[in-house]
Amino acid sequence: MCAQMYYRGKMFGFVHLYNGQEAVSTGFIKLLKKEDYVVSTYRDHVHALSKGVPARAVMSELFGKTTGCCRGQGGSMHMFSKEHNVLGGFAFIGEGIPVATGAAFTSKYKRRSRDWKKGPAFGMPGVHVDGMDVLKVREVAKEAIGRARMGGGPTLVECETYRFRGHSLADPDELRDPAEKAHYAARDPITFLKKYIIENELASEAELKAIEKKKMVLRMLLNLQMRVLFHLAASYLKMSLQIQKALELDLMGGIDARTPNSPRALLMSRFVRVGDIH
Ligand SMILES: Cc1ncc(C[n+]2csc(CCOP(=O)(O)OP(=O)(O)O)c2C)c(N)n1
Repeated sequence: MCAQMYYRGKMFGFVHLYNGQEAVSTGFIKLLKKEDYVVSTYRDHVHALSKGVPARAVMSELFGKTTGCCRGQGGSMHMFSKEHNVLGGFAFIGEGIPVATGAAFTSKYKRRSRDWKKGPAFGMPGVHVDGMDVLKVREVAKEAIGRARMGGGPTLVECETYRFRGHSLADPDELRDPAEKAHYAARDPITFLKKYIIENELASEAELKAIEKKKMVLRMLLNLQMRVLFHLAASYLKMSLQIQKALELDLMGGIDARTPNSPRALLMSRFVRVGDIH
């Protein structure tokens, strides 16, 4: 959907998709509390969603609308929400690290003064986890978040994932080996979770199919609505240009509206058509 809108020119700047990496955002951020901070890079729209920023505010931001979480001025790489403690997506690599450090200090200073007694954390544990497996990511996240809450300091977690699309939508993704892509596509984190859910009888295949069906219908509806909107916008634009042209000619010529096909007559008929649409 994002790719479709981007290629139609409805989203501006750069957009970096998250396909293939869903388990990381879900596994980690969903475990955080509302008051916890999230600092992200340029794939931040998914992190914002996981942190609870409403999908409408995120999508509006992607579309550059004033109803977006940054009033449409940030766009894809710069999601921010004070309410949800999303401190931003940062496009420059490493740019978010001092912000995250500042946020961590703020948390400690404001809320957890007693944790200082436990002494500063020396060194940083490092963990590697399969980033295509949301449950494993969640386990590691639980431990790392728990340690941080107890004053044990940060943990460096490497979630090994494979993004299914190019670096951004401006990247045609022609350089990666198709066999490598196929190998990882078979490990899709969403498909994996679906299999886990069915095997462990958390939901039946029929229940999951019903959700898929609902999703498909919603996607079709949205697509249809977008088409209607674009069509309407295009015909209004065409009409307004015709009106403008008619006005310009009429102002110059001063021809009577009753003269058939005169600019003023044309203008009047257009107004009637606009009224018809309403
Ligand atoms: C300081 C800085 N240098 C260079 C860039 C240009 N740049 C944008 S993305 C990128 C590669 C990032 O690598 P990685 O995070 O592995 O890419 P991904 O898998 O997310 O596509 C570079 C060098 C940048 N954004 N910031």
